Amino acid sequence: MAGKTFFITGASSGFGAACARSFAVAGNRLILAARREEPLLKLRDELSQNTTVHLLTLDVRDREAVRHAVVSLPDQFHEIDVLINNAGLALGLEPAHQVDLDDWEVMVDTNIKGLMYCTRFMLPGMVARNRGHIVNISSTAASWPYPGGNVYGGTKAFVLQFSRNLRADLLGTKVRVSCIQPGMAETEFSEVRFKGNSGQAEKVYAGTEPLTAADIADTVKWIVERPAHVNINNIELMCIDQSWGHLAVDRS
Ligand code: NDP
Ligand code: 8X3
Repeated sequence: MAGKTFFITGASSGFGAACARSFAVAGNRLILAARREEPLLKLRDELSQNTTVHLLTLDVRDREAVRHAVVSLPDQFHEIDVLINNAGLALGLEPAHQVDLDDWEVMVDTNIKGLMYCTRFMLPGMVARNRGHIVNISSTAASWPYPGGNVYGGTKAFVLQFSRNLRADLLGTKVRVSCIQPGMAETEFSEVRFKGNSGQAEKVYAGTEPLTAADIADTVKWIVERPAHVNINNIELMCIDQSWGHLAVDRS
């Protein structure tokens, strides 16, 4: 696995930071991107004894900033082997008729358009080299609807189908595309969803043993480490304390 260049979006916390830790071995080069600089600097301090790190304070919603970040990477980081499209968020859990439309737009701009920009700007190099791997982070919310999931689930359904369509486009190349659909995992995700209301966030995980960021990083690592002729299309995983419910019926 050593000797590869990884571009990880959303590396300042949660799954992205765990992936960075997991791939921080001698010989690898890590490009770590997120909006918040401070956690990125801390992560670089932690990892740079083991690996070579390049930080990008980047908002993936900014198309020109993504393009510029990719074309102006330092030489040793230029050839990206693995793009982990992880940056994303849910905002709110209100029903569609009460939701703040700005929240919907932020989710679309980040989870869909940000992922599109990163993919579009990094993919040509992978195709030209005839090697590379894009790992997209979707969600169980892509396949399994729940009240308040509205646009968040929609964005993650996009990620799932876009991943499959990418691989369809890439047939004939050795570029791999994989999609992961995690269920409930304890990270900053719920703090963000509930806009800093930590009491509400904690309730999501209360009484359960949720997935951890390290569980997702393990899954990414397993996917990336399959032999070059194996493409893992899609993996869905949940913690043992989560499963499906019955369909809802209104009897009022
Ligand atoms: P976190 O909130 O811990 O991490 C989200 C990361 O995304 C942060 O590093 C954040 O960095 C980054 N991010 C958000 N918006 C932007 C932006 N506009 N530009 C660049 N980076 C951005 O949550 P998770 O680690 O849990 O989430 C990672 C991914 O996994 C998301 O796509 C999420 O939807 C998905 N997911 C999460 C699940 C869960 O239960 N936790 C389950 C299934 C999927 P910063 O704020 O510094 O920009
Ligand atoms: C995060 C999992 O169930 O909150 O994607 O949508 S869930």
